[in-house]
Amino acid sequence: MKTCNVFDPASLEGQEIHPLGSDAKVLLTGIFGPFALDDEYGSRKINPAEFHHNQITRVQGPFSLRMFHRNGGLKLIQANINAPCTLLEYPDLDRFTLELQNKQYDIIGISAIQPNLKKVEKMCALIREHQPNTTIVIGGHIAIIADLDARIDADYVVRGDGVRWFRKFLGEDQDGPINHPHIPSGINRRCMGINLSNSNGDRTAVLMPSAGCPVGCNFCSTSAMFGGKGKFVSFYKTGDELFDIMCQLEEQMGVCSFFVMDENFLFYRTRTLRLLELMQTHEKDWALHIFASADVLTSYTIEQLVGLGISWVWIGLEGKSNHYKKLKGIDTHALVRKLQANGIRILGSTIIGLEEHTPQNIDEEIEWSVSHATEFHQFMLYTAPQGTPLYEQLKKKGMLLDESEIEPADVHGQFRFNYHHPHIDPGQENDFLLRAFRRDFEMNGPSVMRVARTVMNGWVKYRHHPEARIRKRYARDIEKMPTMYAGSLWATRRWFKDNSRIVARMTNTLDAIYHEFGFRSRIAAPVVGLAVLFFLRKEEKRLATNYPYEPPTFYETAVMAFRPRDKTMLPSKADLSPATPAP
Ligand code: B12
Ligand code: SF4
Repeated sequence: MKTCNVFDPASLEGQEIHPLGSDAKVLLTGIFGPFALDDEYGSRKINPAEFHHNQITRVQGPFSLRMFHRNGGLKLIQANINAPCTLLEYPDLDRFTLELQNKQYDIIGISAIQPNLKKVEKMCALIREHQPNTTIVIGGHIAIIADLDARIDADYVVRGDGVRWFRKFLGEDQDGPINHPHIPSGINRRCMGINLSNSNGDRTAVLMPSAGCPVGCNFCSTSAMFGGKGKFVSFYKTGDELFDIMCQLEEQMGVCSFFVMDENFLFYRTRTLRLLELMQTHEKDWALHIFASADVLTSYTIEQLVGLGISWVWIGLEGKSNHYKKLKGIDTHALVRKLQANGIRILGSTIIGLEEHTPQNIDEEIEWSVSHATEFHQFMLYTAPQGTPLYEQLKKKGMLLDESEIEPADVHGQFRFNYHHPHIDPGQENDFLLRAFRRDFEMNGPSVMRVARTVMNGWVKYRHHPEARIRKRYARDIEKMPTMYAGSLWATRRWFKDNSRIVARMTNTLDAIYHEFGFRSRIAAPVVGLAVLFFLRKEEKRLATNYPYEPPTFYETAVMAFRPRDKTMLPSKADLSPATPAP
């Protein structure tokens, strides 16, 4: 088996080419389900294939946001190779086997992450059994496991960008423009027992401008995967290129909002500011949901963020006693308040189990995080995925657990540390983690309801903004406020009638809605609210039966993607240089 580090030019150069080139028949597949149960292949009941429910709203019962996501990496590869390519996503074992029995492939690519090791092992064995002449390629975050070649029977392991690798392997142009796949964000969305609509107003497209993150925090596998500190892959280097793709997604998918799958979108300052310019010139009322580190975020003015349509930010708060440079000198409480006052919703992320955490100070640490009152809050154990600087450091110190002590399937950040913590005994970490989730829920209420307050702030502040596109965006945000939101807040208040803090919060937001929308919202609140209560109770019963939410299977032979248009959108001279990182 050969391993290729795509971010290392010499390694990629040494990669051989498949004899059939672009005539090779390719199958790209994700790992098999079902996911929401404990099984011998590493599925875990506490680790279903839903990242909001998994690591953000997991204790919020019927208020938890349930949804699935497509595999962006595989979709991107499929959209950017000329070889005939089939995509199979979220199959079960029978469906995967059936595919191998019925259709012959020259290359089968499997995308996986580290906890999926046993599933990949099984899939490789099945491929060898049914299609012994097929070339097996493994990519995604699992590829960084050091001795992967000794554990599974595959031909190639690919670390880093799969588009570049596949183009090389198929003898295609590695530097050709990147087509962007058609990916709706959030599949089978559901909350409070209600299936959330995918009407035009709230449809969101996934946008993938870059991968990796040059900041290189010690625990970060996304950064490590694409070369680590200082390295990243840019699929669209200029604001013009990105704008063109966004226009196409808007036109073809009927969306006006984008889930930007880029670990530190604002980092690429030249690109971002050019995008802002284009959005202003072309009066785009887009909403952007982004990931950003605190230092980069604070290097923009609030006017720039609002102008860019930033309406959600996923930001690493990490912890009160963190030492990360990206947070140095930043008052995160003030930052969160400021963003919320401008209608920007926050998904804060906290690490449980930093080196400094002890059973004595953990509650204080949790309190610090919870007091940010972000709309959503992710809590993750301080985990050391293979390939990260943290993993190497713990390995040197002999602190890592071996596989007789923890299975790879359990190293997902929501159960146990994969090393000996200096102050926290084994088993305690799960208790601390759950304590954090519960405290956040108890103090701040259901995440989906917290959103209403911030949306109202934004509307009140910007409804008279001189730019029509900005007024329009904030107006879109409050469309459902007098009816659906008023009713849901009303129902939530009833649901938590014994928690005076949540009752006060719901009342506060409801009063703001009544004040703003008057009679209509006062009538709608109890009417819609009673229906919502009915669905909440029904969902609670359903969850009590351990109802498993599983993603649907996707099987796609035709590619839906958008080709960059060079003629209609000529980038300006300044933007022809590579993306410039923020200082
Ligand atoms: C969307 C997402 C999900 C979605 C969908 C995942 C999917 N099927 O793609 C869902 C919700 C299912 C999910 C779940 C989880 N996820 Co997730 N997820 C992500 C996220 C945010 C984005 C992935 C993405 O689209 N990236 C953009 C594309 C362009 O990059 P990419 O996927 O890496 O693909 C590129 C390369 O990796 C490569 N490539 C990918 N596949 C293949 C295949 C082949 C054959 C080749 C050659 C190349 C190749 O080429 C692609 C193009 O350059 C990443 C973080 C991130 N920013 O990447 C975490 C991430 C992948 N998830 C992670 C984790 C830990 C989880 C969970 C365990 C979380 C949890 N605790 O609940 C669960 C697992 C659930 C389960 N039961 O398996 C970790 C993986 C860590 C690791 N070292 O393995 C990541 C890196 C987040 C993090 N930093 O911790 N996740
Ligand atoms: S800033 Fe965020 S994405 Fe970037 S390396 Fe650090 S944790 Fe990873």
